[in-house]
Amino acid sequence: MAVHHSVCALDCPDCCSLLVNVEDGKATKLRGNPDHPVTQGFLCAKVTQYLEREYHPDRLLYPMRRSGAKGSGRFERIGWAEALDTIAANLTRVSDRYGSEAILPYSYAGTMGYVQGRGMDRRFFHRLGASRLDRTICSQAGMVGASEAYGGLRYGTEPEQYAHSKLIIAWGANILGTNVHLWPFIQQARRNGARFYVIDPVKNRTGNLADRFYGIFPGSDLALALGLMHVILGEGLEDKAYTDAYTVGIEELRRKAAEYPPQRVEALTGIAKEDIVQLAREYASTRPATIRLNYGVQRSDRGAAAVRAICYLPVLTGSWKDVGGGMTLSTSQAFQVNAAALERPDLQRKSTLGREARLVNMSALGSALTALANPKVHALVVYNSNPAAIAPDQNTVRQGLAREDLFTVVMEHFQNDTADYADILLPATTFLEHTDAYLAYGHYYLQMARPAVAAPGEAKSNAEVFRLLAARLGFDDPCLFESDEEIIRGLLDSGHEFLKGVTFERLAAERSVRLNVGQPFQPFAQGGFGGPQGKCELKPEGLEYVPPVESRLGSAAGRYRLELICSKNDDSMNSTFGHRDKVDGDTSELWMHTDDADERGIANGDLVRVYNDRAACVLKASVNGSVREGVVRAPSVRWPKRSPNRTGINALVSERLTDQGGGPTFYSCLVEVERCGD
Ligand SMILES: Nc1nc2c(c(=O)[nH]1)N[C@H]1C(S)=C(S)[C@@H](COP(=O)(O)OP(=O)(O)OC[C@H]3O[C@@H](n4cnc5c(=O)[nH]c(N)nc54)[C@H](O)[C@@H]3O)O[C@H]1N2
Ligand SMILES: Nc1nc2c(c(=O)[nH]1)N[C@H]1C(S)=C(S)[C@@H](COP(=O)(O)OP(=O)(O)OC[C@H]3O[C@@H](n4cnc5c(=O)[nH]c(N)nc54)[C@H](O)[C@@H]3O)O[C@H]1N2
Ligand code: SF4
Ligand SMILES: [Mo]
Repeated sequence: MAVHHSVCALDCPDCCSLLVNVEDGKATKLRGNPDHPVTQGFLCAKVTQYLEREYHPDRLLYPMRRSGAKGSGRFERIGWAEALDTIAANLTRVSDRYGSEAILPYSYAGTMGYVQGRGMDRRFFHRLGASRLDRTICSQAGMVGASEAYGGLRYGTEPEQYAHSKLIIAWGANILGTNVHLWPFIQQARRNGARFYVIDPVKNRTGNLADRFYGIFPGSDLALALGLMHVILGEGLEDKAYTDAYTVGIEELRRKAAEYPPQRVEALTGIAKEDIVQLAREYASTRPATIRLNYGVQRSDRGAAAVRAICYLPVLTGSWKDVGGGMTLSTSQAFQVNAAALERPDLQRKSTLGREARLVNMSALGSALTALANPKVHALVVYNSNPAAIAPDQNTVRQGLAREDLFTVVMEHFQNDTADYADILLPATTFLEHTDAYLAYGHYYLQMARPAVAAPGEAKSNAEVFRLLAARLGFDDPCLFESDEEIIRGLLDSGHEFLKGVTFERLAAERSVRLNVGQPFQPFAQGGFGGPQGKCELKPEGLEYVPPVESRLGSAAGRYRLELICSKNDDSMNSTFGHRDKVDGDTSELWMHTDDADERGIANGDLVRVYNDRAACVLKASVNGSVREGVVRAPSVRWPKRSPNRTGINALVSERLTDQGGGPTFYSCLVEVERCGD
């Protein structure tokens, strides 16, 4: 038996270092690397069982072409030569007839690897002159908010430092479910007397373990942040030495915060005014105090503004000075690779229409496929994503995917809902089968992995498919034929201080290398923000609380009275494990408050119809005391094709976008619920 090193490629902040037992060419066991400072020898439940997925009898093994009606999911096996020729011929046809912008790539973070996730694919589509995809679906609103707060420097407190905190606030962050490797550091801090608070409309596993739980109205976080500032600035609890030295604009911010006294904020957030005052005082006076802000907060109309306001809090209290202070949204920006060398945007100067290729927002895929014109999208290439399940306004997305005049290629591991719509379906490799380098968004270690096992059947990596297609299309740019290793060497060569001395050889030998950010990493201990003179510009503009359109206080309030939160299921990864019965069971639930269930004659375990003007889904009521009244939660994302009426939760979600960044508003959606007839 050999023990092979690998890296979990799933879209998770933890980016775990894995050890894989390999016997006779077959992986037999996966475990967390005990020597990795963040993985610390354990994995989450979903990936502990990844080999079930790796060797599942339903893995796609051969290229296939559609043999039934569009969307029927009926396919017949073909060879790679025929598959590649068909794709090349169709991309050429679409480009010649409608212009190259009629081709749209669609991908997200099925793998977090640079090579298979944003390397050869980007080069290929740039060279083709295809429409560019604006990859907004997850974090864009929050990134804009954090960038504005810190002058473009979106650094975060590393997990290791949480062990030193005395107060940790999980703000829209389901740590046990989506960032479990932060938990041991929080436990360590708690053993040393730290308190752990949670601000969330849903009391999930993380909320259940909190010392205090603040059940906030969905989408009202901006109001709470302003309310906390009201108390901090009103009572002079800010760190004056820090704010004098490293901020500008505090007086304007003070005036803005003055408009949000606790009483008003109680009405907007549902959190009692005494609790707001106490939280503000405690946060400002405890050192070190840190905030784990995750992406739950920004999947709502005012998501960017809320994140910006929350980012101001550790600046006002000077918490960035402390080891174990500050806040974390993401650590990814510190991975300062050579993006131009990786993605080669220079290849795409003009589309065949003679202009810079347009940008298409992935969060509005339904509109892109059904309404976008000049030119209409006539070819879609999907990889690392399952839009038929995960994109908002699912029925419009599916109407688009069902178009007979849309040529669709899907590269996948499994025949999920999106794959059902493919004209050509290609078998992809998993992270255990290809080479890649990985950034993290929850720590500061860059990692690399080589294949632990051979690809099954005829599966090929994304990079390999795009190399082959480039050759078929007669492209001769050398960068379209670089090996995975050459791509990694190129991206490491950025000249940035964080990557100095981080070479391919070192990564190959050490597998996980800490970025040169210092240890502990304290980006803003002495200013160092991206504003003028390294200051943080506190800007009150745009920090006006407006309720989400689809909320109890919003303009669409009325007929549909329940606020749906379709947040992430603990034991899955978006739709990636949707083939598992256990995951299907977990994601078929609708969590409800007793009062809301009683009012509608619904008992625990009843099948319920969840509906609004856009669609209806069938779920199973779980009346479990975990949501506040007026809120329902659907752990997500279930495969639509496994649902009773083949409709997934995102059919209920609108295409409405966030205030900035063009992000989706998954967690701001009004619905009504009724018991299904017997
Ligand atoms: N197990 C598991 N892990 C995952 C994923 C998964 O699907 N499953 N997905 C991965 C991905 S893609 C991402 S982006 C990360 C995201 O990780 P998180 O951001 O932690 O996950 P979410 O479930 O989106 O939201 C976090 C919390 O925000 C709460 N929330 C929702 N709306 C609001 C609100 O308006 N205000 C406040 N204060 N809280 C709110 C939710 O109830 C939830 O408890 O997780 C990654 N890890
Ligand atoms: N209702 C609701 N909807 C959501 C969310 C939510 O919380 N609630 N979360 C949103 C968020 S934050 C995100 S990030 C998106 C995520 O949406 P997606 O990025 O689409 O995530 P997954 O559903 O995990 O699908 C990833 C797919 O990539 C495939 N894949 C993995 N590795 C490879 C590879 O190397 N090659 C190829 N070709 N394929 C590969 C997997 O098999 C999987 O089917 O979903 C969004 N949608
Ligand atoms: S999904 Fe996250 S926690 Fe689980 S193994 Fe992968 S990186 Fe680690
Ligand atoms: Mo995400």
